[in-house]
Amino acid sequence: MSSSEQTSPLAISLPASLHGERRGNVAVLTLTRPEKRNALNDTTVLGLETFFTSLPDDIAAAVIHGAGDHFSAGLDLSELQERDIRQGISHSGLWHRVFDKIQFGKVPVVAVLHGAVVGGGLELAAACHIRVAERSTYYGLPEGSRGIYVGGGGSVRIPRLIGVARMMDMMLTGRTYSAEDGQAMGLSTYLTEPGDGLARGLALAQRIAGNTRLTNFAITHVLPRIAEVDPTSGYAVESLISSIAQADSEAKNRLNAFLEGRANKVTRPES
Ligand code: 1HE
Repeated sequence: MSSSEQTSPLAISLPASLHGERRGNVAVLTLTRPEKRNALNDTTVLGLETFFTSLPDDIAAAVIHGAGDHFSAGLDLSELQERDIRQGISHSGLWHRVFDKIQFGKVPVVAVLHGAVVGGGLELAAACHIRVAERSTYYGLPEGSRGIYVGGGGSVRIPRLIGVARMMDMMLTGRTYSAEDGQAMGLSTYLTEPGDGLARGLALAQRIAGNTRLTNFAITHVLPRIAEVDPTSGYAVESLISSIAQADSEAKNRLNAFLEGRANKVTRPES
């Protein structure tokens, strides 16, 4: 994204713990509860749902990051005290519903991480499509030591990133991982110096926003489903979605642009 891209308001009504704005066709959501380390209370979780389901149609990608020294301290523990089993199931279901709207929502989402990314904060990050971690990031699942258990889809999403064994270790022993360890094991796929994460996240989101809508849909909605089914079903769905994508007129324009020497070539990775 060009650094001159102006920020402008997004007409989405959000709680005080969230702030949304737009930079061109990228939406930027900030967790704005640093005094509670961006702990996620019900109001904030419902605000996340409002944000990701109300994005205007011209928004093509989103970035989420946290104000203050930490991305998120996870579930707001002060709200947990009085819940019975039925209320607990309902609350966990709320998180599942909302985080699914991020993972299988309107646009690809880049999470920019720094400081503590723990418990429900890690579950939120795992629901996003790309994770950029500043070197200050550290990951933990303190649920084990608090006598509780992840409830925001962590058991489903986190083992798909790092494996059941590592998640078990984090929960059983309270082990935390550094940004560098997280990068090596797949919690993030970009590592930046402190303070550089948002610019990198915005640049990635802008790049993603330049893809066709259909391709981004295939990558974020279809690919994870194919990865869960048996190979023969996967091949069938892949044949269908690849045929649908290539039949799109914008795909044909882009293929012609390459064949006529007007499109970017694939470049070597930056060192
Ligand atoms: C909170 C929370 C919270 C901070 N809920 N209020 N998550 C955890 O178990 C992590 C708990 N938090 C921490 O370990 C630390 O706060 C941090 C390492 C993230 C940051 O430490 P620090 O020294 O910068 O801040 P602090 O002094 O601990 O906290 C500042 C304030 O935020 C303080 O409130 P204050 O009124 O005394 O100022 C803290 O009480 C408050 N605070 N974290 C509520 N999490 C869907 S299931 C998901 C299950 C989970 O996510 S369990 C993991 C919960």
